[in-house]
Amino acid sequence: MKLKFILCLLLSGIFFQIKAQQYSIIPQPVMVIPGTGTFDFSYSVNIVFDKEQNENADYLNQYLAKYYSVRPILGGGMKKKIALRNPGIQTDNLIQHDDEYTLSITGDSIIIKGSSAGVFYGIQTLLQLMPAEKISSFQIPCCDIHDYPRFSWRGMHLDCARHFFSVEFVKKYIDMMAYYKLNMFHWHLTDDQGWRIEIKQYPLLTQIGSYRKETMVEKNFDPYIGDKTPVDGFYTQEQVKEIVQYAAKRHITIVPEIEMPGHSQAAIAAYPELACYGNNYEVWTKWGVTNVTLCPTSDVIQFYENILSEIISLFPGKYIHIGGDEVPDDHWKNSKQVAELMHEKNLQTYAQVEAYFINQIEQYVISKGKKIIGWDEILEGGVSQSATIMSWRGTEGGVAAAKKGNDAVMTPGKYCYFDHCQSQNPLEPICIGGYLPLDTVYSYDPMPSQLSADESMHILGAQANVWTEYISTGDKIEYMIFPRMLALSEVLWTQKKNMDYWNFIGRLEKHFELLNMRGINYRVPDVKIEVRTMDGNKFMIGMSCIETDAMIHYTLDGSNPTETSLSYLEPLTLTAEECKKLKAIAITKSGKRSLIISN
Ligand code: TNX
Repeated sequence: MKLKFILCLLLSGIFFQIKAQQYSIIPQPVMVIPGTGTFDFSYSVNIVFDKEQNENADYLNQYLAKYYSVRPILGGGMKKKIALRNPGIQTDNLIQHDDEYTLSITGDSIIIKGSSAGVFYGIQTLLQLMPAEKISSFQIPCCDIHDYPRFSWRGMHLDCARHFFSVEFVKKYIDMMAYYKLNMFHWHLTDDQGWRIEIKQYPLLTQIGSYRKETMVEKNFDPYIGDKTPVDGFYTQEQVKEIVQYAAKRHITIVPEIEMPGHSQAAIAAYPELACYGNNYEVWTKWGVTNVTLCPTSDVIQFYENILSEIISLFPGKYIHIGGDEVPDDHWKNSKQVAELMHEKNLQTYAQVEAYFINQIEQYVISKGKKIIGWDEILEGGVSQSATIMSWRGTEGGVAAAKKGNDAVMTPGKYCYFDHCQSQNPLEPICIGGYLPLDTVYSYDPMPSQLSADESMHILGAQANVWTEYISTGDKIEYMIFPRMLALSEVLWTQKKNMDYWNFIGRLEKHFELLNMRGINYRVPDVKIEVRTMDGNKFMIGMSCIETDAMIHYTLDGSNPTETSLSYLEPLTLTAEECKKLKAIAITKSGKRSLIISN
C-alpha cells in the first residue's frame, strides 16, 4: 500500500496534500510516543485482567476471534500477554478521568490501564492498530499512548420513528459508535410518522401508532403522492432492555426521546383524546411539521407521565429527552380548553403554554431522580435551570443556555445534521437538503467562543443527528454517517491543538479498510478534479481521491467511466474539448464505487 501511495504522490505531484500516517488512530489521541519493534500476534497470547475489566476482556476476546481467528487464553500464564488493569492508586496518578487510559505496547506485552470505560477506549485504539484484513498472523507497532477526551457528551442520534430500523441494526449502530469512542446514543423513538416503543399501559400506541399506511414519494408534498407501501415496526420492552445492556457493555448511554407536545400525531392517531379536539387523525404520511399537537390538560400530562414512568424504568441513564421542538400554535389557538388554561394560569403566549406543559413533565422526571433534555425551543417560554438544552437551530440556543446556567449539547444544523447532503454532485442519493461535506464537519468547534470559562463548563459536548425522512435502510444510514462520523469523533474527542484536517485525511485510508472489514458501508469520496491552464489551449488535469487506495478511472468521450476505462496514473494534458467531456470515478480495492463526477 505504501509503495503505491508514494508512486501516486510522485506522479500526481502538484495535487496531493495527503500524507499517510504511521499510527492511523481516529480520533487522534492526546499523545502517541512511537516505540521500536512490534508485538507479534502470530503466537498464542493470553489476556489477564482485573476483576472490573471482565467485560472488556470478553469484548476483546470476541473481537479477536471474530475478525482474526486469534483465540487468546483468558487469564492464562503465557509470556505474551495483554493486560487490562485498573490504575494503581499510587503509581498511576496520571489517570484522573473516567474515560482516560494509557496503552503501552512492547515486544512482550500490551498493557491498557484505566477505569472500565477508559480501558474500553484503550481497546478501541488497540484494535485500530491491527490490520484491516482478516488474517491470523500479524504484528502491531510498539508505542506508548496516553489519551482522554475533550468533551463528555459525544453523541449520535438516530431517528427510528420516520423509518423503523431492526434491533440488529440498532446494535450495529451502537457498535459503530463504540469503535470511535462515542458515548451518548440519542434514540428518537416517537414522532408524527410512528410510535416505536411498547408502552404496557397504552397498547394502542404501538397497535395503531407504529403503523403508517404509506409514505410520501420523495418530495411530492403538493400535489401529494403516496407510495402505497406501509411502514411499521416497534421495539418491545424486552428488546429495549437487550439494547440498553448491549450499549452499556460498550460504555454507551442511551438517551430515549419521547416527543411532546409537538411531533405527536402517531400517539394522537392511537388516542385522539390527547388532542384538544377532533378524532380522525392518522399516523402522518408526509414530512414536515403537522398542525396537531398534544393538548396541555392535566389528563394529557398524566398520560405522558405514565408513559415516562415506563421509559424511566427501562433506561438507566440520567437523561430523558422530552422533545419540545417545532410546536405550532394553530391547534391551541382554536381550543377553548387552552384559552381557559391561559386565563387561569395567566399565560400570555403559546411559548408559555409549552413551557407550562414541559415544566410539569420536568417536575415529574425530577421526582424520579432523572433530568430532562429538550430541543432549544424549550428555552423560549422559560425553563428551569436543571433542564439541559440541545441547540439545533444554530448555536445561539446553546450560548443562551450556558449564559443562564443551563447545560447544553451542541447540534447545530450547519455542522451536525447527517441527513444533509454530503456533496453537490447531482448524482447524490436523495437527502433532505442542506450541504454538509466532510471538511465542514471537521471544522466545527463545539465550544462557542463567546462564553466565559465558567459558562463554558455548561457545554457538555455535541452530537450529530440522523433524521430518516429520506433514509429507509441501514445501508443508507451507513452511507450518510461515514466518513462524516469519523470527523465528528475527532471534533469531540481530540484536543483542539491536535486537530489538523489533512493529517486526519491521511489517517482515513486505514479506516475505510477497517469499515470494509467490519462490514460497514460508507460513501467513497468523489474524485477531485483540478485544472491548470497551459500554453496553446491545453489544460493540465490532476485528479485525486481522499480514499488514496482507490483507482481513478476516466473517460474523455462523455461516456460513464467503469473499471475498464482508462486508469489515471499521472496528470493529463487535455484539449478544451476533452476537458469538457472528462468524467471520473474512484473504485476501491474491494470494488466500492464513488459517484461519477463530471468536470
Ligand atoms: C428538524 S431537529 C426536526 C426534525 C426533522 C429535521 C430534518 C429537530 C429538533 N426537528 O423533526 O426531522 O429537522 O432535518
